[in-house]
Amino acid sequence: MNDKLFQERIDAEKKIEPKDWMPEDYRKHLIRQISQHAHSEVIGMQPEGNWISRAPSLRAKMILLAKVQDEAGHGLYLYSACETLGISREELVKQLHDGKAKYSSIFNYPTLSWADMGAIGWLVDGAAIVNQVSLQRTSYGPYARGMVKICKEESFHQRQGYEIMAEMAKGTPEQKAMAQDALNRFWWPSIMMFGPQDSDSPRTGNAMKWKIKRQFNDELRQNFIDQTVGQAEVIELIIPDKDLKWNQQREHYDFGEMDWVEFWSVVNGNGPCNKQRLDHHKKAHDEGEWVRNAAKAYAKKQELVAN
Ligand code: BYC
Repeated sequence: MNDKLFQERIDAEKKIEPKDWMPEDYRKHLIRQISQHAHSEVIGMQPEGNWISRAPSLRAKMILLAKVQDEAGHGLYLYSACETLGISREELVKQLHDGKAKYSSIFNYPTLSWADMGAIGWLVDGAAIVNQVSLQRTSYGPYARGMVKICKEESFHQRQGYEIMAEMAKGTPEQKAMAQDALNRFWWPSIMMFGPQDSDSPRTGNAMKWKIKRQFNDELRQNFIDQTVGQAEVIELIIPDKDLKWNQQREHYDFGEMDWVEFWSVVNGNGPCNKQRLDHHKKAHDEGEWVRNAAKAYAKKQELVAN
């Protein structure tokens, strides 16, 4: 196998599996993207975990608990998919702690009210689905199969978030104001989840050539905006973008300019909660060392018994 034959396999829509030959740059690109995705799922547990003990009802608490557990599961699928590329979980976590691996910018914003649980489910999981539906067709088999499972759960997450927003939007004036405030704070960071504009996205060229990404960042961002505007109208909340307008000619919504300075600042580690999120992860990782040691010792004992 060589680069040319590999590309022919990709162009023929054949999946690449762990033991198949692959160019070193393809392997590295996947490790980077899948691990960043896994870290996003796991770090993403923090802003919502913040509200489990303050959920307004037992039903709301149970749903939020289940959702946060789902995110941990998504992280595990993705770390496992990444490990098939010949890198260990320890090394992946080390890259996160050393600041070499990123995670989604969205999780560096604080969750200030219960309505933020609605905004995250509706917008953040909504954006994640738009991105991940296209990743179900990614060229690397384990990543594609992981995405199929993850997308099913994200759909439930999106609906639970939208339900919270809809309930609050038709509640008391104070509740409606909380829902609007959450939308105001989470709208632009959610739009930023899709990454830089295509003209400023160094990874897109190879990602598209190797069919790791199946759609461009801007295309996905537009899809998300197009599908979300109507949902906001139904629950009578206002999207905080004065330039948002249906363009009959394009058959898409036009929208305002994102704050790219803020975007890169958050991506590069200087967002409102970057330090807090990483410190918390490091602390939890250190405190969990005895669990990992116990699991390893148990696995070793089982191996000795088997032999
Ligand atoms: N945040 O050339 P580009 C979830 C980085 S979580 C941070 O366009 P690429 C959930 C990018 O990594 C779902 N970093 O890169 C969990 C690259 O940095 P490096 C998260 C960003 O990779 C809990 C550089 O900027 N989803 O579902 O082609 C609760 C240049 O960018 C961001 C995924 O991770 C950003 N927003 O495209 C609720 C999906 N944007 O590596 C929900 C998988 C860009 O060169 N990932 N960067 O140092 C992807 O699809 C792609 O990685 C991205 C970026 C679209 C994010």
